[in-house]
Amino acid sequence: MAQERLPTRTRAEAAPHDLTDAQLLDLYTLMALSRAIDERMWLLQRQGKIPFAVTGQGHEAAQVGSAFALRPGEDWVLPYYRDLGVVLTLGMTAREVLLDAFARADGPSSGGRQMPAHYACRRLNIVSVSSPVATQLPQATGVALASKLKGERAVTVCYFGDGATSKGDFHEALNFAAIHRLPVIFFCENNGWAISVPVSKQMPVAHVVERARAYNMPGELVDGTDVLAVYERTRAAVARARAGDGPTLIEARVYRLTAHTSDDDDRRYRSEAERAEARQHDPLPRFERVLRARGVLNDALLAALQARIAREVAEAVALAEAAPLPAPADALRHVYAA
Ligand SMILES: Cc1ncc(C[n+]2csc(CCOP(=O)(O)OP(=O)(O)O)c2C)c(N)n1
Repeated sequence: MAQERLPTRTRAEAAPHDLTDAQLLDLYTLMALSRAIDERMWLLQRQGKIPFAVTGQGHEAAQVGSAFALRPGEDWVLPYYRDLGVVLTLGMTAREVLLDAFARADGPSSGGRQMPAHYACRRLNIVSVSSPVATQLPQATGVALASKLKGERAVTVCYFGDGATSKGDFHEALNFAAIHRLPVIFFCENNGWAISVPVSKQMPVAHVVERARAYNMPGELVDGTDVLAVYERTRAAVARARAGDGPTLIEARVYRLTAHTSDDDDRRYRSEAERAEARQHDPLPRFERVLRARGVLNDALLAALQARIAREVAEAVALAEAAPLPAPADALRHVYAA
């Protein structure tokens, strides 16, 4: 029986059935930590303490499972605003995430300049989130081209939603990456909605991966609520990219459990029946059942993990809230040449 522990953020390159109990618990704990921070950020936004919250609830298995297959600090990651689980898995801490949410001077993403959820971290090769939807895709292709030209073994992973695939950027990025066989993975978190626009109004095909054929690259459709399945598909795509075999498009089917952001009210465009159906696809209880069946998790261990996560989040909130704001004069730094 494994001991109570928060994730050590070990990384894995082994097949899912060769993951150790500790690595399986890391996966679960990262998903649970992401959920706990996410829930707290919604409360902080409603209390008027932070300006904005973007949810990753429902996406945790896709985010944690994919990022777990990467080498943090060596591989390059271009997340989008929903990717709390990605950045935590790569090694950002609860404290760093909260410093950003409170727009504090020590926030690693931008020192309080960007909106919350615009993640960036130099030490982890996390490239700053771009607000305009899909702009990160051609950026990722460019990063992968640079790695290839420099002869590095780094893989670039770019995350985006289904709505982003309607933008020209998506097609240009995949086309160029495929022609030049770049070491890049395009990872779509398809939750069926772009704010209030359903996927049926965005594309005339059933699955985003159908578009991979047009660019002569593998397209992998995966159940994004199954963390081990996501890990395995991403691991295979990473191996292909590292071996020089070019890009892969992965589509993880997920369910958005809440509104688009704290500025949205999804009751205006989703029926209660659909919202209830989404909650049936929560990846956390699903993985919990798997781990209990394997004897990796039990009531006592779960309670201990939850208590430690609650403490970690509470400490991060307290620290971030008390941390200094940026100096007003700093607002113009990096805007005009000094
Ligand atoms: C170019 C551009 N158009 C519109 C927006 C406003 N916007 C922000 S998020 C979003 C929806 C994106 O949906 P999707 O890519 O499916 O990702 P999801 O939020 O569902 O995870 C839109 C339209 C924007 N940020 N950029």
